[in-house]
Amino acid sequence: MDMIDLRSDTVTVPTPEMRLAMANAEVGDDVYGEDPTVNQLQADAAAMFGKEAGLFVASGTMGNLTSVLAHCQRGDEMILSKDAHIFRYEVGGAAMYGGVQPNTLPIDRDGMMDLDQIRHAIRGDNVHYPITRLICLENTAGVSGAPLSKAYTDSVAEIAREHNLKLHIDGARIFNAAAALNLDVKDLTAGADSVSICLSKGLCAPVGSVIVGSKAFIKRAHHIRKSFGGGMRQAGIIAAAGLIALHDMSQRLHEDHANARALAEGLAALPDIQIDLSMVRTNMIFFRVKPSAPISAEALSARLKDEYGILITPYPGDPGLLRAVTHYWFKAEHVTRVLDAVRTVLAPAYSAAD
Ligand code: TLP
Repeated sequence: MDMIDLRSDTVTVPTPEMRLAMANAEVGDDVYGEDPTVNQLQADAAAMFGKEAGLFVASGTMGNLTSVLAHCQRGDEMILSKDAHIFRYEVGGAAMYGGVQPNTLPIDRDGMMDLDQIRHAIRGDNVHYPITRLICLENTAGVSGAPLSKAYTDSVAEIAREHNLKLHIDGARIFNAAAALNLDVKDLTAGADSVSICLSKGLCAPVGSVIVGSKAFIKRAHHIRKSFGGGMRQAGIIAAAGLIALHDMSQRLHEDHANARALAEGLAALPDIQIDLSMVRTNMIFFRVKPSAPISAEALSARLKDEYGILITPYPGDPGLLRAVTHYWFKAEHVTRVLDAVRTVLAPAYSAAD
């Protein structure tokens, strides 16, 4: 039984083109700055995002941590959403390694912190207060897949500028946001001082992220990356896949969004499923099993896996909430297979009569 894995877009394996490019990659010692493939990836990412420079890092977590530490001093404060990946799922690294205190705000259903709440969260000049240094956004918002608009991003950038703060975007899925909004990533992130871009989620590269920003920011980030053991020597082997991710895979994400929509609409037609279709904006679908259904969300997840080889798991922190994430290896023809399986598990008698 070939598996259908919808747990995350992080599960994507490299494409045959990527494996070929990796096998043939020109490499050198990146700690000497001599890996041509890494250098090209960094330069291309910077150019695509309209920033001065880029830095290849091992993961999205390393990209965010390195960026936060490059912007902040110990004891500084950063403003971010209480649902931000940086706050919820990155081991408190900014506090652990950088002594950076998070000041968290709620987000609305579109993934946005309220602009006035951001303004009010910025500390004044008072001996009791830490220094606010940074605002972090996440696009798309990981808890919903909602893309943040350019207008919103620009407004937050304006607040940051007015208060002499930096703006970092956790752009793990920034290309999904750009595809959904039909925008160039350069325009969408123009107001940001730094962006962390994941190559190994929907873009299919096996490993890696790139951070982009000013030359001064990247110089500092480079130093910090080295302290984390992130000087990766002949990293061109993986950067070669990253180049395909950046240039080619970033251009096809609307297919994943269309598959997510088709799957979500099919789920919405099932009487036991609770789903808000207006929230399906990119490649993420969140849904619940109604309390009146014959089985729970956890049981549905377990049976889909055991009986149909379909992996859809509860989202961390909310066992009743299931998340399905579409990606390159989830094809349009898989939609029916998943819907048939969910229907059969939830209502066998009903489905047999179909
Ligand atoms: N997110 C993973 C899990 O860690 C939850 C996923 O399956 O969605 N920023 C955002 C918005 C992310 O969603 C993730 C990964 C990261 C950063 C971290 O990336 P990695 O896993 O490469 O460190």
